[in-house]
Amino acid sequence: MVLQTRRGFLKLGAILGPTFAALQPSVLFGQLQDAARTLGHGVSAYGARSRFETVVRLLRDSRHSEASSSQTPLQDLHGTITPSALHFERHHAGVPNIDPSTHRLLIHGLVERPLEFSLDDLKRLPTVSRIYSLECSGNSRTLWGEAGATTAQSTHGMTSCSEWVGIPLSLLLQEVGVRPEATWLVAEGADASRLNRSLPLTKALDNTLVAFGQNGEALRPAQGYPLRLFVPGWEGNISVKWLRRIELVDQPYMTREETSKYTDLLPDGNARQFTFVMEAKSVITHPSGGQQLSSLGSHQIEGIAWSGRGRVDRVEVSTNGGEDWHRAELQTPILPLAHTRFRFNWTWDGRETVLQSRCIDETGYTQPTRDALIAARGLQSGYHNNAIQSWKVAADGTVENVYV
Ligand SMILES: Nc1nc2c(c(=O)[nH]1)N[C@H]1C(S)=C(S)[C@@H](COP(=O)(O)O)O[C@H]1N2
Ligand SMILES: [Mo]
Repeated sequence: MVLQTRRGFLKLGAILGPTFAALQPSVLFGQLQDAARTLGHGVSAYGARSRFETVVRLLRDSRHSEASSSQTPLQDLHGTITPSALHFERHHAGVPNIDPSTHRLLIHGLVERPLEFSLDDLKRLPTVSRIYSLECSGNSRTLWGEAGATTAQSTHGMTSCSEWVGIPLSLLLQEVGVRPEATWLVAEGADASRLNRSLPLTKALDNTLVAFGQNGEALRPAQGYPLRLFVPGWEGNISVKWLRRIELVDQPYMTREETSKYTDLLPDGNARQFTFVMEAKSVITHPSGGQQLSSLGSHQIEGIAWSGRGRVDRVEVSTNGGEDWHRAELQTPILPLAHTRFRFNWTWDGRETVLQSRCIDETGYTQPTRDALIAARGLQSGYHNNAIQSWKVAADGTVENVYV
């Protein structure tokens, strides 16, 4: 690893120097020999992580865990794929226990031929796999309120990114034959909440999937096993889990989830409705709330960015509370509608400062400041908070959320 400086390139040792304790070669060799004498454990049918790894989801404090959520530990992840066991969860009535051999997907309503598909039927069709992130529109909801002691996990952890495998919904709609009057469809889950949402036919025909695979294996029960709708770039709520029914209709059905919930109340008393797209957003995950910088000097600022409108075009980082902005390095490949990791090398002089990142997507949309968002939407809209996040680094190296 080398970092660029004014004078060219600096070697790794020169930067990290005092961080690593120098060992005598004889000591090192002794340790290696000891490790080699201990017999390890054998093969296992299904893997588990090292017992030294303790990273977990954060469970929202709630009286009913069946109607609750859990958050992805963004600050502890490497790369862009969220391990399935750490994908955030949001359940309205718990995780149902569904036997895939009896589960069916019914597609009916304004169609030529209503059809019922088993999992086996679906798996015989041409499948596709796509890497997409999924974000709950309630993500960062607490950031409409007071600033304070938070972590990237608690402020931004309701976004995760997986490889999803399934059938394009357009293909299933071709099989049933959509009648010309159909303009929307209603998707329904098989959980106790019977969660249902109206989806415009245009999006259903665009890139919506009926997914059964996640990160190389079957969906996790929490993610909708054995079948979920996956509507890329749109608020998580519409990606109906435990999908059992799709009805073609000629208007949106004004379900609970698109009237009393998942609408955004504006200062004039009107509410925005069908705010499907998750706009461009980013968050610095290192250094972030709850972490501590242990020394002055070089630190790698790292984070993730994404946009529900396509690819991330660039991410800019400010290390002085938004006065100056610098272009961060983006990890390739940069995939549309998926998490993109960014990195920026920063030298901390030990003074208090504020770190920020902003995402600009391929449509030219720029992630707004918190003030701009509040000016446009007020403080009561609840959902869709994609404001620039500010982490204050104090002189003692502690990091916390502030509003600037
Ligand atoms: N059937 C059903 N589908 C559902 C939900 C639910 O409770 N029941 N929750 C929705 C919400 S609000 C979100 S944000 C996403 C969360 O998906 P995940 O738990 O796989 O992260 O699923 C959506 N689909
Ligand atoms: Mo959600």
